[in-house]
Amino acid sequence: MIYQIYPRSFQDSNGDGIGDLQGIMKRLDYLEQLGIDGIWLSPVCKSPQDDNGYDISDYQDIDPMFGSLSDMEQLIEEAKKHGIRIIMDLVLNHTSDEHPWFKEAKSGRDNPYHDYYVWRDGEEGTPPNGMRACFGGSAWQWVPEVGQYYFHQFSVKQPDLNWDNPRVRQEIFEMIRWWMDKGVGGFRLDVIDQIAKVPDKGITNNGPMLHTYIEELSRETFQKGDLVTVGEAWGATPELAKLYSNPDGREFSMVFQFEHINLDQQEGKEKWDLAPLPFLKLKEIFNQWQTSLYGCGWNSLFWDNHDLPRIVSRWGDDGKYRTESAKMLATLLHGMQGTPYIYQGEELGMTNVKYDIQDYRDIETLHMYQERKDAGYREEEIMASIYAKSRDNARTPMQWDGGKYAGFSEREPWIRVNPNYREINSEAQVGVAGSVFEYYRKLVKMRKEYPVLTDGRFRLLLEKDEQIFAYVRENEESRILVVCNFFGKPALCELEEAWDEAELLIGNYEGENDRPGEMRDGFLEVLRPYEARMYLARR
Ligand code: TEU
Ligand code: CA
Repeated sequence: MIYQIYPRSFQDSNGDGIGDLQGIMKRLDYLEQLGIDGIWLSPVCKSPQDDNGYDISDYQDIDPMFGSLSDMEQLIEEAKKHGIRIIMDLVLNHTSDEHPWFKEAKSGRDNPYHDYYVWRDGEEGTPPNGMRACFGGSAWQWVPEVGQYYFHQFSVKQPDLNWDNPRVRQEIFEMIRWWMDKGVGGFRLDVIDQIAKVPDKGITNNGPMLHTYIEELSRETFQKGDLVTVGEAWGATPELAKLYSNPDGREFSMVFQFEHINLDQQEGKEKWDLAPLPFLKLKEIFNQWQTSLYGCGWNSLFWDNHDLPRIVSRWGDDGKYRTESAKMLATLLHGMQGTPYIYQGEELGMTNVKYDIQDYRDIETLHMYQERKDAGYREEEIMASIYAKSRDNARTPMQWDGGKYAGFSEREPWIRVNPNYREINSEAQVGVAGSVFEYYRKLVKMRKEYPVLTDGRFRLLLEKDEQIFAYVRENEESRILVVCNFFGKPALCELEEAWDEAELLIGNYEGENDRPGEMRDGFLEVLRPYEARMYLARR
């Protein structure tokens, strides 16, 4: 069970309005209560913070904003005492343009570091090709000192590293081993499927050398320790995921894939071009991932991260049925096979925000706003995209209590607190029956109690039902049934197979009305709005 912390938004300890490592240490009891085993910590290395730490200028030091290297060592040790390992975020596709390697690289073509990055000749004003950077604009940046362009898939302050250079790979491996010696429990690998780019052919993801490089990386580093590793791979398909997460350990433990995430955007367009959520498609995709990796790979299970809008505002209802729908979405995810990830605040049912444009901080959001303004989009249309998809939805401060700044900081935070913090916060939920937090805690516990949740085979039911997501997990000893109503109106759930003597393990209306229902000759239940239930039957 892994919990993701976005450090600048989790807990401030020194009143500068920015979360930090000492802040995380204060909340280890909370995380232990939730029952998690690992923390994926978004980048805390030294960084100019152009992309909130995903632009690293020193891989072997901590940004003073977050603390010091000894704070980090302390966190690793303290977390261990709570049964929690720290999973570092490795950003290996690019560095900051303020990294010493890049400063050297751009000082001259003959500099030994020049070839650490991706350069192409060209004329000023005429980039090598029309490739676009992820945060807008050309992917090529002219450097007059060397009379060349460098390649950047993200911001201009994030030059891409040249993985074709063996010296780059060696330096990276050494740096990783250094962190391993410090006792970290694993790594999350940022945009790892983009390291083997071939810009001349327009290739970003899944370049021809990708798996060769990953195998070498794994051999030279991870395989020398006992680690969990997860690669971020926007371009992953189930077939590719079998390579990445092959149980022989040649590459990673697992990858984050995004097929279930990219559904609410217009085909072939950007994430900002909104489209309704296709429910049947969601079932189809999860079904495909669950069945095709069974026995030959491993899934990661997630709804949220620091780049994505809040799931309760996306697939749930963040108004009337916020609590019910947050729990329903958790049930659906935690019943499946794989390693579940909880993103900070998801366990409280935290929601998206609607701010004025000047209150947004994310580089991607701000670039898009300007670009679409210039292109003549209407203000309301741009803001609607931002409300639905801005990464800042996930980056508002963690809501700890109903006090000023939600208990996150004593001073005005770097980004506004979600105005609903008085109602939605951890103090109002920890130890409180019926809360989203207690529900997550129970799910986390169940995952460790019932082996069928780990190893059971997945079987989708009611594939064509327009409202219900239902599936079975089964092994030799037992069967689990998960039924979820994804909408705000009741739904009749009728299954042919019998679930007599099944025990209700968890349900989001539990207690209110534990009807046994008609289980004998099949299964017949009316599911209330966003209702979810999980049953267990022994064989
Ligand atoms: O994200 C990769 C990535 O492709 C995202 O930029 C994604 O396209 C976008 O967030 C969707 O809205 C990783 C990190 O998770 C992200 O925070 C970084 O900005 C990015 O890499 C660059 O390091
Ligand atoms: Ca701080």
